[in-house]
Amino acid sequence: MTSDLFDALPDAPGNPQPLADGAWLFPGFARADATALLAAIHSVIEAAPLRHMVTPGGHEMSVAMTNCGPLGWVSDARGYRYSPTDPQTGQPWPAMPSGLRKLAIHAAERAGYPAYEPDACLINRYIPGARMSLHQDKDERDAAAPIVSLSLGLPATFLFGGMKRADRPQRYRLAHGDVVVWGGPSRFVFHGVAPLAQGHHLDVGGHRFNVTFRKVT
Ligand code: MD3
Ligand code: FE
Repeated sequence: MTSDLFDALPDAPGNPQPLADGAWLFPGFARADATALLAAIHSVIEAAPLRHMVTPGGHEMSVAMTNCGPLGWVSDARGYRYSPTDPQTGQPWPAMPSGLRKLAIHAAERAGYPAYEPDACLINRYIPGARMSLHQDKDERDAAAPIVSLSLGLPATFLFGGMKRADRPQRYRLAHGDVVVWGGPSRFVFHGVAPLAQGHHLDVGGHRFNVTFRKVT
């Protein structure tokens, strides 16, 4: 397919859109690299399989998760935290594949964060019906660093609220190849994902991956 054809699409790569104070959506930013990025995701899953973690409240999450890089996000009855090892094996998480890491650094740079060095990478897999309820991400010690998110596969309705859980969220569609950089004030806003709709994506099949990059320490 020619780049002219992509450029004619309304969400042609290369036009960042402001979502909120400090949050930038790069539509289709990763679309051209999707095949390699999916291979990298699958290599991580092979070494550290996806699993449904349990919340401190005792609920099994509908989203399946794994991690790569120096630190991984984990949840169990004791709470949420970042761990250098996979609790299922006691082994370090697999290394962050360079293609994933470079994508995050590149997007952060384009959003005005020139020295981004993520030390945690959380891989979320949604099947139809899976959702993520409104929450804040505040377990990362480096509040100045943004979170970068990459979406691949089926589209999702992202819920973007306010500083209070009760603030009515705005809804955004996150589609295959979309990258968002969440910095500044947007970093601590309540957010979540509506239940994933049934569908089939030509490259990814019947699910959605979301990969988040964080600077924890
Ligand atoms: C806005 N993941 O893993 S990605 C998460 O689609 C998470 O799987 C969602 O929320 C997903 O914690 C949303 C976009 C995202 C990630 C982190 C944020 C948006 C954010 C942190 C602060 C503000
Ligand atoms: Fe989050």
